[in-house]
Amino acid sequence: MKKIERLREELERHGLDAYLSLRNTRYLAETTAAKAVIVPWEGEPVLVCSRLELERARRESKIGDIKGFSSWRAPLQRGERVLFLEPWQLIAEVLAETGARAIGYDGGERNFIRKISNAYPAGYRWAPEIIQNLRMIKSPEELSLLRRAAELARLGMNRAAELIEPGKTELEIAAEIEYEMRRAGSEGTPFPTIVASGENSWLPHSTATAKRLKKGELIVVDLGAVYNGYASDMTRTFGISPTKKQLQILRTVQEAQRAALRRIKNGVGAKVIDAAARDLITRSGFGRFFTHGTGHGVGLEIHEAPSLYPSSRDVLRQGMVLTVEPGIYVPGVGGARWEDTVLVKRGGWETLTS
Ligand SMILES: [Mn+2]
Repeated sequence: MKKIERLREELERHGLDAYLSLRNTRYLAETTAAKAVIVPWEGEPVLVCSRLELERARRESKIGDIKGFSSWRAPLQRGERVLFLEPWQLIAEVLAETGARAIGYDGGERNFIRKISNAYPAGYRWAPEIIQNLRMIKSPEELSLLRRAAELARLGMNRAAELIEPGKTELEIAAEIEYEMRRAGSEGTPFPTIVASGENSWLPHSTATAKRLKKGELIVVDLGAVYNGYASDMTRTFGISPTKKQLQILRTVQEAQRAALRRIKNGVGAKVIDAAARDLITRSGFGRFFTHGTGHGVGLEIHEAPSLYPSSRDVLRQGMVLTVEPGIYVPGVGGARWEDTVLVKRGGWETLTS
C-alpha cells in the first residue's frame, strides 16, 4: 500500500482532501475489477466496483474496503452485500462520507464527473499529473514484474531470430512469437506484434501481414509481453542478405541507441537522451528519416511518462523504466529500429530486455 501512502503525501502537498481515481484504478488497486478508487487524505481507501467484480476485487486487491454497486435490483446471493445505486451515486456517497472539500480526480467522462459533483458538491480539480508523476517511478514490486515482462519479450525475440528466413510470412512469425511468450507466462501483448519486412519495414507502425520475407530485405520485429499487467517493449531489426545501404542503416540505429543509453542517469533531461540518438543519426546523413521520439516510459501502459523527444521537459529519475528506440526509415531502401526497455539508475542504466 506504499502507493496509497505516496498519493496521500501528494494530496497534502497539493491541498487536496481526497483523490477520486477513475483512470488509474489498476495502479492503485492492483486489479482491473475496480471502477473507482477513492483515497481520502485520512482513513482507508475505498474500492468501488460493479457487483459482477466483487469477488475478483476481493481476491486481487489489497484494499479492504470494497463497495459493489448494481444499477438494478438484482436478487442477491447469501452474504452478498450490494448497493442498488448507479456508480456515480455510490462514488458520491463515498466522497460524502470522507467529508472532503477539495477533491482531485484523474479523468472520467465529463458527464459522469458532473453527476458526481451534483450529488456531492465540493471543489473538484482535474489533477491527473499527481498520479502520473507517481507512476513514473517504479516500486521494487513493480520492477520485478517489469523484469519478468522483459524476460518474456526476450524469449519472443529469440524465437523470431530462429524463424527469420526467406519464404516465411510476417504473420507466421508473429504467431510463433506470441505463442512462445504466452507459453512462458505472458498474459498477452501490449500492442499487436510487428513483423515488418521489405517495403513494410519503413512504415514505423506496420503490423504483420501475409507478405513473405525475401532476400535483400530488412525485417523489423517489435514485440512486447505483459506480466501481471506490466508491459515490455523490444525491437530488433534483421537482414536477409542485406545490401550495403541497409547494413549502414542498421548499424546507425544500433550506434544511436548506444549513444543515447550512455547518457542515461538520474537527473538528465529526457531531451538530452533524444538529442544523443538524433545527433548521431543526423551526422550519419539519415536525420530526416528518424521521424519519431527516442523513447517512452513503460509500466501498466505501453506508453506512459516520461517522453523522450526534442522538446520534452521530462527529467529522468532513478526508478523510471523507459524504452530507447531510435529508428531510420528510408523509403525504397529499408527501415530499422533498435529498442530496449531500460531501468534508469542513479549513475547509469540497466537494460531489462537484453
Ligand atoms: Mn516502444
